[in-house]
Amino acid sequence: MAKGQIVAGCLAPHPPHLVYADNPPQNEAYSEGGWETLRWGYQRLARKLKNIDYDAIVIFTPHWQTYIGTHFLGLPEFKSKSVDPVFPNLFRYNYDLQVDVELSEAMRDAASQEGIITKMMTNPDFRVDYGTITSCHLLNPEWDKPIVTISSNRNTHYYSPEVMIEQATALGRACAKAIEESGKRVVLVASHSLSHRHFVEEAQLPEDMSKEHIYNHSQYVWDMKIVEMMRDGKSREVIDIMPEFTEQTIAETEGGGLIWMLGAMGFPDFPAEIYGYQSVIGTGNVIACWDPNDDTREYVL
Ligand code: 2X7
Ligand code: FE2
Repeated sequence: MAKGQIVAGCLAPHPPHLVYADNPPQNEAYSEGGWETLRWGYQRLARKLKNIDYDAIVIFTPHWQTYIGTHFLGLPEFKSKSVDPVFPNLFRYNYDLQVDVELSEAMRDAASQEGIITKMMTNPDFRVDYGTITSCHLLNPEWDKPIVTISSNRNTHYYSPEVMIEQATALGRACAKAIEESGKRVVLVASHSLSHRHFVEEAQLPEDMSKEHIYNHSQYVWDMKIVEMMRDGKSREVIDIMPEFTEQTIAETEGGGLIWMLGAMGFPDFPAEIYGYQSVIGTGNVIACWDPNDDTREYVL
């Protein structure tokens, strides 16, 4: 059997506003559009993924927060309605998704061997979080690949950002080992924004783009620093600077997704492809992809 491999790693922010703006049939709310810079960027990355041969998407989300260990989806199908608790006016999404349980269990076993506390989610009534649904919908609107969701253990808050770096890196290493042994070709997804200060009042029309802007200039400067490092292939340095970045911008990197993904990919030193940057209710969001294949890696933006 050929060795399995990670065929792409995506940083895929999940503001539910992006699904709302797309008006897919699964979502109950109706919009007049909005946030095109991000949505068009997502569409371009989704087209790229269509041209890659892969078996499953493995996604790490900060909106499935677990306090004892790291949890993995553990049933072949989850079907329900995902509602954003903060924006139920925008996001009430009917999903019916397939899980690669074999891969999920293999990653759980490998993580366990690394000394990480783990658990499989086998409650059929479990509601999959909106981070998973939003990023997966935008990367693969056809939902024609099985997924695995990995929860975010709250290391940053229980311990410190430095402990999160250690734990999420170990988890990434374990997942990479399991993927290699599985023989499967896998797309990894870190589902989150960058800077995360946001507005506290919603515009009367949420998609009114005349009201959308980054929260403040210092948040923007921080985000641009991180994006520049990604472009320059400095993924190890992005992780080194992350505790300060997370503290200064209350960044959603606190959940560990990007650390996990870059750790699984061995902290790549090739440039990330950048597909777009835009604010959503003041938060900073970049869509990026690490393509380990020298022949298909592009200079996108
Ligand atoms: O979860 C989110 C987010 N990360 C960014 C922006 C808006 C809403 O929800
Ligand atoms: Fe979020």
